[in-house]
Amino acid sequence: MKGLVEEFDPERVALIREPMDERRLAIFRVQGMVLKTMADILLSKGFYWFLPVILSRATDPLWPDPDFSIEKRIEVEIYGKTVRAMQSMIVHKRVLVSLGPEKFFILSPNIRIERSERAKTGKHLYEFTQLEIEVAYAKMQEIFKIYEELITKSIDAVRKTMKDELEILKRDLHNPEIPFKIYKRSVLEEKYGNNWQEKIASESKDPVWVTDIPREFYDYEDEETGEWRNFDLILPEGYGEVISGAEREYEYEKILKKLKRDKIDVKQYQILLDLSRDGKLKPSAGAGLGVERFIAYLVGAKHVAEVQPFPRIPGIVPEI
Ligand code: ASN
Repeated sequence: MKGLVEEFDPERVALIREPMDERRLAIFRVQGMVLKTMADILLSKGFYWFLPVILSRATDPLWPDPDFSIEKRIEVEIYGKTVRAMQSMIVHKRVLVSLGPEKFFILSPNIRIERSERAKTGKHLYEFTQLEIEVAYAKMQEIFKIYEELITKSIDAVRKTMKDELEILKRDLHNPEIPFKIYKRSVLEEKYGNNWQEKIASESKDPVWVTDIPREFYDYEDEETGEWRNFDLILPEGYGEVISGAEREYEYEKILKKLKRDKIDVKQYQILLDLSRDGKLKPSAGAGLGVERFIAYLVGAKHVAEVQPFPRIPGIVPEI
């Protein structure tokens, strides 16, 4: 992917009074096939499909996080209350999995005002969509399996039924081997230093799981070993992180302690504290897949914004 980003022209992909070209039309046909494949698989496994919320008093703090680069959080007043643009539906997922069905998915738009410098990474957008999943009482391995199936079956469907599109896109896709390899973050850090994500993303041929990443309070941290039961999935060819997920914290004392440790406004997460204090917050595991990044990888996009009809590139606010 490196090098390609420099060739990328945001003006060309933004629909500025010119018809969309063949390549972009092919990208959106691939996207349709992938979303259909993934939704069909999840529905056939008994998952509920919920629609997203976008404005909420509670959203993901996105902090602390090694990948943090948010320059502004969108907050507005409505009906006398402050609501925030959704950064991720993690709080809603935890409430829903505890009080609603025990497995579900949501195609959830997120707004994350990334710093303008991130325009050039080719991977960042200030609006994007996650395919969010949450499963009560699940462990990380079950979530790995679900996404491995979603990814490999989507690739298979595109390879088998979208030969014309792959030709237009000049994309030679291969079926990755499952299960994907699993690495511990500390091992990669020792080998590659702080840049481990980029190194592993450019060196591997297939997607790889990376576990044990210190970050937000809601991911489960084993207090005895210090291990975080969370993970990212890193795509090859430089496309990078496409899934983040974890087993979740569900105990009142631990959640409160971590919120205080991270200096986070406890009020926004009161519902999680109340449910956990009353023993109603179920243990669960889940994750979110960045839809545009996954499609960008499948189609060999130069920049993830090619996968949006109305690109949302950090630092660039288009006419529409
Ligand atoms: N979707 C992620 C998860 O389920 C959270 C995030 O996007 N920060 O863990």
